[in-house]
Amino acid sequence: MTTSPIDQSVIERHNAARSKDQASDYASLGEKLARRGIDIDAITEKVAEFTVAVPSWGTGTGGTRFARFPGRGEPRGIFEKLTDCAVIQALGRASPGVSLHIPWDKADPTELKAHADALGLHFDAMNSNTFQDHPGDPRQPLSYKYGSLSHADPAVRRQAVEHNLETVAIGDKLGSKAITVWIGDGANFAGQSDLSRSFERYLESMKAITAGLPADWRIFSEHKMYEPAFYSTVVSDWGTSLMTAQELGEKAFCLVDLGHHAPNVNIEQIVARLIRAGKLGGFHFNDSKYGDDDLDAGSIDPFRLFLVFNELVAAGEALDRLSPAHMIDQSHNVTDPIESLIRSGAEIRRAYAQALLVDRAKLAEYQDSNDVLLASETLKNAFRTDVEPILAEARLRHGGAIDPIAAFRESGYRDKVANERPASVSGGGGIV
Ligand code: PSV
Ligand code: MN
Repeated sequence: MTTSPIDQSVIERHNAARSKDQASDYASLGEKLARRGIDIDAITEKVAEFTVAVPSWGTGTGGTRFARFPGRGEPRGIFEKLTDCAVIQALGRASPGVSLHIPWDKADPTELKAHADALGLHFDAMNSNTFQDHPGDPRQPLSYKYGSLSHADPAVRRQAVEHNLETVAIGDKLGSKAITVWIGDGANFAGQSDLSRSFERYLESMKAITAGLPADWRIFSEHKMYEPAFYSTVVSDWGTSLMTAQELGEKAFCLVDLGHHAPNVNIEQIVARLIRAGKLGGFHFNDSKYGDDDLDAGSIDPFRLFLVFNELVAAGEALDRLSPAHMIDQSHNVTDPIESLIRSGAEIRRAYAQALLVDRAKLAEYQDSNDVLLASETLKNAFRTDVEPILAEARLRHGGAIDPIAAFRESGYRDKVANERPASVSGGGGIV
C-alpha cells in the first residue's frame, strides 16, 4: 500500500474536466497514424513503459557560482526531496525512480527505503561526490582541491575510493544496482599535472572501486569536457570514458550527460558508437545552449533529443541487451523544480514517442538509394508529429494527470509545503 502526497481526487477532478477533449484528440491522432500503418495503442504502451529517474538534487533550486535564489517550500532534506519526487511521479507517471547523491542525501538507509517504499518510489543509480570537500565528515578529512581519484597523493585517492565504496554500500541497502562516478579532477594550467600519469591513477582507483562492487552492480564513468577544471579534465570525453569502461571490464559502462560535450558535437553519433561498443550505460538528460547549462531536457534543442532517441530506437535488440539507465540531471534556477522535472519527463517521452514513429524500412531504403531529401524528410516527418495526445493518454491510463503542470498548480501543493517548510535553507546539492 503506497501513499501519495497528491490527493487522487484532485487528479480525477482535473482529468474529468479534460477527458472528452483528450479522447477526441487521441482518436484523431490514432486515425492519422493508422494511415501511416502505425497502431497508436502500441506506441502509447511503449511510452507508458518508458521511465526516467529524477535527481534528488534537482528538487531544490539550483544556483550558479554567482548566486542561488531559493524557491518557496523547498525540500529541507532527503525525506522531503523524496516526497517531492512522489508528486512528480503521481502527476507525470514517468519517473518512479530517484537518483541519490552521497553525501548530500546521507540518511539511515532503512528509513530512506521505508519512506521511498511508502511513496511507491525506488532508487536508480547512486552518485558519489569527490568534487567537493566535506568538512565534518570523519571519513573524508583530506581535501579534494587538487583532485580525488587521480590525486597525486595515494592517501587522497584511497579516501576517494573508500567514499565510492561507501556510496555503493548505501545504494546496495536501498536496492540500487549502479554507481555513476563523475570527478572534477583536472588542471587549470598547462604543466599543472601530468596528463598521462593522472589518467593512470584514475584508472587504478576505478579498478579498486569496481573490484568492490556487488555481483549484480554496474559502474558508469561520466565524462565532462571542462568545469571545474578549465585547461584539461581527466575524464574529458567519450573516448576517455570508453577506454575506461573497456579497461575495467564487463561491469563498467559509459554515462552520457547531454551537457558534457564540446559545442556542436554530434551526441547522437557518440550514442551510436557506444551502443556498437556495448558500453552505453546510461544518460543524464538535460539541455544546453553553450556549455553544461543544465537546462530542462528538450527546452532548447528538442530535435537533438529526438535524434538521440532515434539512435536508441534504431539499435533495437542491441539496446535491450544494454538496458541503459535513464536519469535527469538538471539545475532549476528560475522555475519551480517540480514543474521542470514533470515537464522534462514528458519531453524525454516525447522524443521517444517521435522516434518510435520513424518509418525505419523507408528510411533505410532512402539511405541506401542515396535519396537524401526523402531520408531527411522521413526523420523530420516523425519529429513533426504532435504526440501530445499519446503522452497524455499514457499518463491517464496509469493514474496520472492529462495536463500535469496544470494539475500541480490546481493541487496547491507548493502553497502547502511553503507553509510547512518555512524559510528553508538547503535547496538542492547546489551547483550542478
Ligand atoms: C557534473 O556536472 C554532473 O553532471 C555530475 O553528474 C554530478 O554528479 C552532477 O552534475 C551534480 O553535480
Ligand atoms: Mn551529470
